[in-house]
Amino acid sequence: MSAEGYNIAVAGATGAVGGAMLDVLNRRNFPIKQLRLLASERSVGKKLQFKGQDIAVELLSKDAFEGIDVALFSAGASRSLDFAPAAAAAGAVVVDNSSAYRMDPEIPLVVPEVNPGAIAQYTKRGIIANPNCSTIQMMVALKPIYDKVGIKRIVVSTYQAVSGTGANAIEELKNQVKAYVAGEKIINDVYPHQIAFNCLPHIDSFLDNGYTKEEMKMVNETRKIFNDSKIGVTATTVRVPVFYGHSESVNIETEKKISAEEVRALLKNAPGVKLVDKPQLCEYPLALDCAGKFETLVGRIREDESIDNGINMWIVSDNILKGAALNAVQIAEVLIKDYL
Ligand code: 25A
Ligand code: L14
Repeated sequence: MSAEGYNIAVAGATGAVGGAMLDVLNRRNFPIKQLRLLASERSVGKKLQFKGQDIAVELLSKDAFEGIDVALFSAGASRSLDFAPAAAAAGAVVVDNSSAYRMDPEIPLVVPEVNPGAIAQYTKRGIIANPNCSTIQMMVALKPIYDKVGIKRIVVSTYQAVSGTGANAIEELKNQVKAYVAGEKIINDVYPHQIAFNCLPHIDSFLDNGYTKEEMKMVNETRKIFNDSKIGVTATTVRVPVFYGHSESVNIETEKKISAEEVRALLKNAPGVKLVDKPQLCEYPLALDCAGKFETLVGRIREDESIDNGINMWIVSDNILKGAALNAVQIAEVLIKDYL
């Protein structure tokens, strides 16, 4: 670890996730020597604040990475495919938040609480992939149970916030609510249907098997992160009119029996988890409570009475923080501590 800090670039700095990356770097006091902010033509020259200083946004280009130690990417998959290899060739280690490289066998897919050891594989291509938001929060909550009693199968339904889609989707939900209250016409550009006061069983595009890409990310990324090609996962991912925080109903079938009480005891001390499970007091994880927090909230822990070894739970986390920006910065923290 270097005493004077690291040169960090943020590609997609003006977006919903990029902005959160700056906030997390600041909140966790990441040792920064120089910070370079990159985005599209549209934002060049725009100034963003970091620790009281104004920093001008520069163009994301292949030559923007000279002297950079770690490049945090969050400008969409096509930008990552175009620019991450150039950043790595310039000597930066890329932590990529898009779906571009996640299933590449040469690129590690990392949740620091779950498989930090995989980071060592970054040397192959100079890129580390940050998993999908819905997958990350589920992994954080399930890891202690997986290690203790084994998990055979996961059935998950998600209730995902609009911020996952980006800054323009946050605007769309706000505008639709305003239009509804004012009795005006509701316009949808980002989503194929009105999202205000609605639920859309459609996140990312549809595949030939009838599932969405988002659903299949949860299946394939879970297997890669747990390094378990046999674990069964089936997902239904739904967009709900919430700004920040994905909620998930998760049902697991374990290899060995575990009681709800034992799950609560395990999760009470699990890294990155906050147990919120006093339903008699109306205390359970809520999207509104997770916004801005680093922890993944877990509650409504119950035994599934329809099978021998089953548990139900409700898992909620800030999709922009643990689901994206925080997880990426945590990966960078392990990198500088153990490898750079
Ligand atoms: O894979 P795709 O389809 O390309 O997906 C891209 C989308 O993924 C989001 C991101 O949302 C983007 O919309 N995204 C990224 N990581 C994600 C994650 N982990 C994620 N979503 C969920 N989970 P965003 O709007 O929050 O961030 C966009 C950032 O990317 C920069 N960018 C876009 N194109 C670029 C580029 N940078 C370099 N080269 C390019 N060609 C983008 O910078 C932003 O930082 P920007 O300068 O283009 O946008 C500044 C602001 O402009 C607004 N805006 C967005 N779209 C439009 C727009 N304004 C006018 N017209 C538009 N069409 C936004 O408010 C943005 O903040
Ligand atoms: O794969 O629209 O990181 O909520 C996660 C959230 C893609 C889009 C990813 C959304 C994304 C998505």
